Amino acid sequence: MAEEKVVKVKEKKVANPEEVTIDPATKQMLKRAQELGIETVFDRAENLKPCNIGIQGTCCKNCAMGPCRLPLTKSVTEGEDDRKGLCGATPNTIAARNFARMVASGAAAHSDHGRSVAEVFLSVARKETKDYKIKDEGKLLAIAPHFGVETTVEVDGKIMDRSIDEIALEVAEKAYAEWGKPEGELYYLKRAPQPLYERWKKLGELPRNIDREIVEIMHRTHMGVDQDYKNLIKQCTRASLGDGWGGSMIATDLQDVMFGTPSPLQSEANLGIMKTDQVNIIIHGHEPILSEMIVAASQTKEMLDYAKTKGAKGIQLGGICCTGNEILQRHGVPPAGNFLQQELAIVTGACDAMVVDVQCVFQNLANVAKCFHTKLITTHRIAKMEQDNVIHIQFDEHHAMEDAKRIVRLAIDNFPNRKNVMIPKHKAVQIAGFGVESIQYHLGGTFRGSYYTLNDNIINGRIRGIAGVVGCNNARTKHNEQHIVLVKELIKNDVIVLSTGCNGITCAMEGLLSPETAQVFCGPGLAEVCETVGIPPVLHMGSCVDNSRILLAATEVVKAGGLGKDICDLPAAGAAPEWMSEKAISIGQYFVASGVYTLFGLMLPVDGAPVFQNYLFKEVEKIYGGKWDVEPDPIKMAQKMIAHIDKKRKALGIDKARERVLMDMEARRQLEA
Ligand code: BF8
Repeated sequence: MAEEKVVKVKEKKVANPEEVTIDPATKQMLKRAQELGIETVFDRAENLKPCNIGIQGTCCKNCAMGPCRLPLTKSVTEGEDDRKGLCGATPNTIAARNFARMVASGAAAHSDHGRSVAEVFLSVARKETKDYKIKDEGKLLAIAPHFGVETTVEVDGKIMDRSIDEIALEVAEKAYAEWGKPEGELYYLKRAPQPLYERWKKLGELPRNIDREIVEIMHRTHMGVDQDYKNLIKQCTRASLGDGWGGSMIATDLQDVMFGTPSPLQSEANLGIMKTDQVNIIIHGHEPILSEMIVAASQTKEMLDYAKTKGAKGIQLGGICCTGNEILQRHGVPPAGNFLQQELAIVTGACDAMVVDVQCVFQNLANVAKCFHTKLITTHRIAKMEQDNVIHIQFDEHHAMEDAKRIVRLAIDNFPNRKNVMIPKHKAVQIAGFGVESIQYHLGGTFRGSYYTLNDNIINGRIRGIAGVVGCNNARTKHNEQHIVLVKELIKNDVIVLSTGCNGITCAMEGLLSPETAQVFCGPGLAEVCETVGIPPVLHMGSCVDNSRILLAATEVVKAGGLGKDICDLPAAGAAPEWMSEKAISIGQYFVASGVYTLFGLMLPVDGAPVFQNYLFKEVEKIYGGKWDVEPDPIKMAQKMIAHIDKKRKALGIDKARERVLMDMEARRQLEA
């Protein structure tokens, strides 16, 4: 008889809820998941460690002679670096190719989202759909000239307004063509400060169309093509500008035209927004084409009456990730959580349906949903799941309301099937809905330019500078901690924070998006400004495609005068302290190429190629005025950002306007008291 083989099953570790997050609702739900034997991302992070070579950026798997792995070892750093792949590719080439492919993927994700929005807008302009409309004609008129579309016409020597329908159709056609036009350059590049546009032009880095630059990265990084890391970064700039000043910016603008331009509103955030006595629908993903229609459907009398027949008092929507930010900004729908909380929304047992479209959606949601009554519904033709408990309802703009009602009805029908419910109490009040226009309204003026008050307060030193803090959560670091420590450190030092993406949700959960926060956490100058104009010290500007709003806000600051001629002159810096997505790399590259000192937390997969790393962290500043950096410690990250802001203040000659010292521990303690 054959000997019986004993297969030892390695016992799986579980995460310690107290150690992996700072958020009490997340801790509570993680403990519940573990008690119920349900695995989440936090547990998986304990059992699967990142690849030590991949993390350095020096593993090349672009052909079948490899993967060629070129780790940076002690002997390499001490001796001559003669590492090569089979084809001879150096660590610099390999790391730059991998970096470029991340830019391509990130730019593709944002821009494909933008394309979907442009397609729906084209349907609206052609009157092929009745479910979507033009909601903000003012925004349409504001963006039309940037596409070279006239808003007036001369008839018999008189200047007449063109019809909205005519303008919409021309804007829609021109916008849609930006993805594949055969010649020229992207229209929106000229919205940048002129010196910046001229810089890109001189460098030969103006993107020709959105798709082409992404495709060209894939070509250049194919085996045996571009073997010069500097040349690869030039292409990264083209593709990423095609994202930030192209696909993302068009997405933001056309969404505003169709769904309304956000303005400040009150809402809440965290898992505590879910209700025991209402149908809870969690909307997760990125494209507001879906979420807008679900918001509309859930407010109809038909659906509300139907919910009552099933014993529910109403319908509570909640967002996760950036589609959550979109409906927060425009309708005040509260986010139920950020990226790392998606599984936990189901663990409440109160999620009657989770509706997802594209990007940042865990495949494990289906496994968690199996343990509860939750209906998990995919809606996008490019994003399906293999698990058999997932329902696919393909969303189509031509019958969007019908699809949305079908989804809402499914959730209502599921309400009576709840069994074991535990909704955390934790939630915080927030003011969200900021944008270029609302900052102008709150901090503007007509005397010397639209952003005059903001600029004046920067020049007089009450506001030390501007920080864009954006991006994801990452299970490789304590959930939310880097975001919150960084943002608190910045506002303590009078740096106003513009936020998007999961950083916005995180700040909201921590109560940093309320005007009252200013007196508790801000330095005296920023606190005074916030109190005077009634804004929080952290302004939530929306989803990740809405980073384009930060680019345009920076451009408005330049235009208002007194702070230099280009974005790179501003006392400003950017950060993504808990980044994880390839989209973040594209965002980082377009901020760097737009002149911003941009810091990422955790790591950047370039350590294995020190020459290439040095190029990104130092050399590119001479080219673009901005550069990359990595800093895992959030206090040090804040200090680096503040030091950069102070350097720019000095160059502008406005350093004397404020005391240039970082707040010491004693000053901080006094603020916290
Ligand atoms: O696009 S911040 S985890 S949700 S990638 Fe994803 Fe990152 Fe959140 Fe929005 Ni952006």
